[in-house]
Amino acid sequence: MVPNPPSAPSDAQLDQVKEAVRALLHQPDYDDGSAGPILVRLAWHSAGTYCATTNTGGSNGAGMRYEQEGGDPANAGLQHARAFLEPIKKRFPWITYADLWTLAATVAIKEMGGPEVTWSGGRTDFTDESKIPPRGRLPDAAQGADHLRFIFYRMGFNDQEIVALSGAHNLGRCHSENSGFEGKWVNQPTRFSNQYFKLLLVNDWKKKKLDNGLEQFVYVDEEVELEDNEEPEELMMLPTDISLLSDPKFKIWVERYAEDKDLFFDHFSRVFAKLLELGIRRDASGKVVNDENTEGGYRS
Ligand code: ZEM
Repeated sequence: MVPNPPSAPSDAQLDQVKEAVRALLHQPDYDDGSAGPILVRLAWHSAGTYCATTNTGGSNGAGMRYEQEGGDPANAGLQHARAFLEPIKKRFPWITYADLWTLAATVAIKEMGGPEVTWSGGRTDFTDESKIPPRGRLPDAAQGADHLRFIFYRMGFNDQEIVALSGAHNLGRCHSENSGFEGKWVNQPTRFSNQYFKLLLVNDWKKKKLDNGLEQFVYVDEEVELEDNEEPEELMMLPTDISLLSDPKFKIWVERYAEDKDLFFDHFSRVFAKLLELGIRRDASGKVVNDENTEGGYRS
């Protein structure tokens, strides 16, 4: 029997959670000083397991609490994001992890200067590990455009949406201990912008083989203003990022987003909202509908 689900939180309750997320974003001793980027990645990986054909995976369930999903090498590093949010879950036990992880990303995006992303609650946390999707559904950065299409079409995204979503690489960095890749995409990785697309188009990316055998692309942005004793820093792109340039259908959108920040913000906000809804079924009033994939939802 499915236990009686909790009643939906009020807007005031959600505001308290959002405020608590805002309060933890500033992390002077962590990475580039913000928990924001890794919170965005947590939400993305929680949803990016979705398969539209089988209606499995997606942002419901918070399966990363379990080793099967949390211990997937593709999710290496995301334990930091979950740990940042744990005190909020303790303070507001009525919110599910699945809702908290997705909501936190929208707060982080907004606080880092990005667009407002529409978010709805009602996700449940699986108590049954058999519902956790198999590993191997997230993209492999060492591959190219065909792979991106294979992965993102499975979730129900089109070419334009793939490019818009890739713009999240304005944020954060790669860590050799997590993915094997190293470095950040843009100079200000805690500021949401369309700089990633502008930099992609400088077209001066050089292949670099890392000690671990992985290949990434690097470039030094000479234009950036430096403090007196600062060294210009090498920026990076993953092979999948560079594939957005070599594929004409992707490249059109790289160019448009590079020249029109508002368009990128608008498209990103829509596609990120869509991402967060993957695997969630709602009725006309927005209430989560139970099926074999969604265990609960809120009582009306
Ligand atoms: Zn990422 N991503 N991603 N991504 N990602 C990394 C980091 C971040 C790919 C990928 O392999 C990697 C999307 C799409 C894709 C973020 C958001 C989103 C890293 C570095 C890799 C290797 C991880 C590390 O070493 O810690 C690939 C192949 C993608 C296919 C297109 C989408 C979609 C995202 C959100 C909408 C973010 C914010 C980060 C930075 C995390 C951090 O810790 O700073």
